[in-house]
Amino acid sequence: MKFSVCLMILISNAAAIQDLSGKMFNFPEKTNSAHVRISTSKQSFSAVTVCHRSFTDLKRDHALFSMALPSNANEFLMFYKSDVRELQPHVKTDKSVYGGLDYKPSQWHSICTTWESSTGLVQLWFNGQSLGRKYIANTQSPMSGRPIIILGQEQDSHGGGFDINQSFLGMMTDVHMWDYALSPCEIQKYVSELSFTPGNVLNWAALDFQINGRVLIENKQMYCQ
Ligand SMILES: *[C@@H]1O[C@H](CO)[C@@H](O)[C@H](O)[C@H]1NC(C)=O
Ligand SMILES: [Ca+2]
Repeated sequence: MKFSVCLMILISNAAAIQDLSGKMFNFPEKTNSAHVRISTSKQSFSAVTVCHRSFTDLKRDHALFSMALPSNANEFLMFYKSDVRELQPHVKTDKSVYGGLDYKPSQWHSICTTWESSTGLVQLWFNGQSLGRKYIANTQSPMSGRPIIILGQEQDSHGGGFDINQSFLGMMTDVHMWDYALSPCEIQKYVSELSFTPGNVLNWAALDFQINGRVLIENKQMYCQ
């Protein structure tokens, strides 16, 4: 039974809108191919918030969220750079860096990133902690073009160019994206897993996605009561 369910997920590959509440993606294998591609019809953003929860024991570089446009593979990217131990939000052609974080392996981390073209400021929220609002050069204009959003791999081209040494291994859940900067209050509600306004670009409870390769949909692991 369990085997046939897994097999179905592996060979189905068909895109479908699913409610993933209570579920997570498990990326169990180091490859340069396994990934989840998430679709949105939106093609223009003057602001963005992306939130996700992830769990990994990787100590090397890895991508947590990769959104490419035809014009730029790193248009909106959350990347962990291991040599400097920084979470690095990339926006358009530049990035900001957040170091000194308690990004412990084998623990769940809630990460939210906001960016607004009106100011060119990016802000990271790490496990609910509000971090500095930082300027990223050349980001004071909207993003436009057909986005390709990928979990599990880092895009060096629009929908491809994956590097096995930047792949994500572990678990990922509650991925949401909004086309505005979420208020601190809404971010706190997301982090605390309270009722919050779901993403209007990507909504984990109605996610349009396609699995490629060995990525499993599993129940979130809860404590036994
Ligand atoms: C990935 O990293 C390993 C170990 O550091 C290295 O041997 C290999 O060449 C790298 N692969 C690519 C595609 O960069
Ligand atoms: Ca890369």
